[in-house]
Amino acid sequence: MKLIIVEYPDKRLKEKSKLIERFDKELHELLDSMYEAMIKSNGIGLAAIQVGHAKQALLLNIPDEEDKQSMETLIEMINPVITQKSGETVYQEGCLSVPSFYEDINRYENIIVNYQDRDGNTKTIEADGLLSIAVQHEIDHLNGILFIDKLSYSRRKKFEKEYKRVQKEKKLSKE
Ligand code: Y12
Ligand code: CO
Repeated sequence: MKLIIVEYPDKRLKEKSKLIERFDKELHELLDSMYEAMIKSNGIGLAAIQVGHAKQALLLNIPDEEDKQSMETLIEMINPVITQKSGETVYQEGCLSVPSFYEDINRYENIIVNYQDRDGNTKTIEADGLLSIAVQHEIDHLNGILFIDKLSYSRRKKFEKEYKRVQKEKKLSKE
């Protein structure tokens, strides 16, 4: 299944994703295709809604110390719920659905997440650092929230102006 990454301001990115109840071949095919789309675009995180599927599924693939990504470090989360959160951190985030833009976003430093794997087994993970930030960013996608929704009014205004300009330039360069 070839998937295309949905880009802001596509309205689908505002949708709330639905709980997954069937851990079947269809789900496995979606997760495999999401992995392909994420790696092809140099991403480290991707939620199903970013490929147009409003299902509570996300992928995380944080690079190792040598900045390499592999299937061994891939985390698939189905129906994730943050059960504990503490501390504060700031990180310059980017998103495959908002290409070419990076903004400082405040997040919790430490989180505990309950989720299911692709076969429906219940899991718990304790995350800090980049993994914690990425999980929070991706769970926001499941609730229809983008990192740019967290910007102050003035930063958001600046972003909108700049984004429109870059989109226009991209369109012109394709003509
Ligand atoms: C920390 C903060 C946010 C996340 C969420 C996952 N974000 C990404 O995976 C972003 C990927 C990304 C990739 C880009 O493409 C290249 O680098 C070639 C990119 O650049 C352009 O769009 C031009 C922007 C974002 C995880 C952890
Ligand atoms: Co994103």
